Amino acid sequence: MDAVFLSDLHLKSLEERNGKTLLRFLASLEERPETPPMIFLLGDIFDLWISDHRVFLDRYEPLLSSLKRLVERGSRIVYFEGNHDMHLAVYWEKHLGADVRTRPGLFQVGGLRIRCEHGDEINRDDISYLRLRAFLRHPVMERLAHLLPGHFLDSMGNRWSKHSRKRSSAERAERESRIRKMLRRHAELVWDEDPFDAVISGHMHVKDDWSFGRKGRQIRAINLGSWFETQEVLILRDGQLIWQQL
Ligand SMILES: [Mn+2]
Repeated sequence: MDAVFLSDLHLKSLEERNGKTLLRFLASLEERPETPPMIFLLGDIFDLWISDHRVFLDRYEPLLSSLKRLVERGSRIVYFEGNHDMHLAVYWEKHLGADVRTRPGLFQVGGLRIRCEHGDEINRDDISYLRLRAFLRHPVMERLAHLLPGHFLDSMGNRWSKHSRKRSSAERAERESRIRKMLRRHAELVWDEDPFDAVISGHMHVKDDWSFGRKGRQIRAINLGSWFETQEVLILRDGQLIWQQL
């Protein structure tokens, strides 16, 4: 196995179902005799993680230890910040040697050229969100996030996350088809800027796996969906991207 891709678990703790499943999956990687795969975290792994506060380090300690053991055995972590996990370099780079990104990136891995991104910049018409994003990621906010007490950020984050995700099924279907169109248009657009074999994103919570042709090649455009629906990871093995249900 050359790489695994995960996003949008929105973990609140390791005691909940998704937390347990993730720990079990990482333990299964630890048990394999071969060098563990590259781990691409495509954002919103946590429902909230900001900077390097003790409250997050304590809550996710078993997860961090497992990742650390994988890194010690040769795994590499690439972490694309989401809109729920931000200002990560101060812990994730320092202690886990992760490559922390805030913008899309292209990687040569397992014989494929893959574009990865969280996906919160795909909707270019969402000006108010893009403004909020720029504000939250400003270096002054990064400094502030580091200085503010962890428990304060944690309780604030919990309030943000409480906004309802309930929608009628007709609204949901309409929204999903709009998002699929947007994801696919985005894939074609960015392929023209800098070609790849696959583009992988998260954020939208709409699983999509679409292929399109360019210069005689099949290009994959994948959105990972979310663990609110299914506990699934994407795996790169023998040059193939495959879904694995956990
Ligand atoms: Mn997101």
